[in-house]
Amino acid sequence: MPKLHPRILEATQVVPSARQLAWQEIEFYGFVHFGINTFTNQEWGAGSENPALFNPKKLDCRQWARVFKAAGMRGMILTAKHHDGFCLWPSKYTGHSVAASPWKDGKGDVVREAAEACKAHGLKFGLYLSPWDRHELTYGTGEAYNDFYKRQLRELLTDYGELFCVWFDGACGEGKNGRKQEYDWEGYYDLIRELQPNAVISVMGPDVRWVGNEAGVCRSSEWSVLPRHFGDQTYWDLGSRKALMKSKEPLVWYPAEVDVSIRDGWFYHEKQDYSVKPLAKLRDIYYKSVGGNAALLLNVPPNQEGLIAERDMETLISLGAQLQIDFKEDLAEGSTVTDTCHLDEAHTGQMVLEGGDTYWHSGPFDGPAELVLDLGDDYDIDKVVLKEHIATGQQIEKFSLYADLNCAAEGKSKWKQLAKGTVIGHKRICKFPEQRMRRLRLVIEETRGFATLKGWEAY
Ligand code: FUL
Repeated sequence: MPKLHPRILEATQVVPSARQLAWQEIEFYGFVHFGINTFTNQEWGAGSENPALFNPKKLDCRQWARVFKAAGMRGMILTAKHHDGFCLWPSKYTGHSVAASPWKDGKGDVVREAAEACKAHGLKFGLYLSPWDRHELTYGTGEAYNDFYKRQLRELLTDYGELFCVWFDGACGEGKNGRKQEYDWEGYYDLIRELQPNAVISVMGPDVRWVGNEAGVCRSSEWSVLPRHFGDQTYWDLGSRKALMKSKEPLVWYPAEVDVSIRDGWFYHEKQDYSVKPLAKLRDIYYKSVGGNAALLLNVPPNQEGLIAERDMETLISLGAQLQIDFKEDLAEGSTVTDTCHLDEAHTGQMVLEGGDTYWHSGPFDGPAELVLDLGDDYDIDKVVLKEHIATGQQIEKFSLYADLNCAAEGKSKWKQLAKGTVIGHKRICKFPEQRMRRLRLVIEETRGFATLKGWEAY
């Protein structure tokens, strides 16, 4: 077996935390940008907006939850406070909130309604609390603002049930001469760990990283093990062997999340009703993000009535229906898998199809390893889903997928390459022109010492 460099050996030993593993299963969830900007037609409010403008007369968070659910999402993250400082819940620590608005005579609480709607529809719930606050006078004073921010955080972490995510935005447009706030990140993290130990802390936090753009674009190799570095993640190569060797930072499990809006803006603007991304575009983003070892956080901004607009709603319902058709019947179920190597009898190739926590383990990797899946009959297939057993880390660095064009049970195989790539990770969706086949062959060409596979589906 070739000897691994100590740095790469270190990488093979990095595994996700329980909260990261649970988050990875959620895969697709929605972002809700809603607030004072919805009523002023802005993307970034100045902080001086009049709360009297906030009046979503038909607000119905259950409609949001219904639409998200229909789209195939498993969670929702709400902007409890965006950069303008206006709070969607009646925070005790500021007057700049729904309590000062005419909506429900100042007695409403959007965060509560959203939390309850998610619960009723079986969606996980998460919150966005902008660190940058253009309204709050203590912003830029250091400790006083950190105390204020932590008090707000505590309200959100204790009053609204279980959260799956706290999303920290790194944006700040104060500029050179603006106020400068030193955030007490560690203090914020401690509070979250104490009050919501199962929640991941995303973007400006240690659990989930920003993919590096807001266009819905994923790298072809989205590694989960990288040198520790929060915030700016815009480099193209974050986790290849070369990238790992170049850095001296400790290695951490830091998987990607793709955040993108269904419209041009993050908040609702009527004139962007025609910018709603079409179904084909959203489906493509889904395939490349969820199917590219990343999660998809799709923003859907409610309008001034407090409802998801018609066009967005229709598109999302179609997306959900399309995804259901796309992944309706896994043809690999009940098939047989043979392998060229395995660690032991509990980790043979067949274990790939067993579900639960069972998986194939190659044993010490010594040149290409192969798995052959026999569907037992001919099928027309255009998608294959592969899953590494990430609870034991991320090891596969190069793979190829082939179909046997000879559909007969006997006779010489005619292998045709369907897909190839680097990262598999939590999930790799391989999409190719439809092809009739009986057998599929997966060749693991390069790995970090060994390989695992816990899922193999065909559609
Ligand atoms: C950015 C913000 O400035 C945008 O307004 C939006 O909230 C997006 C998700 O993150 O950094």
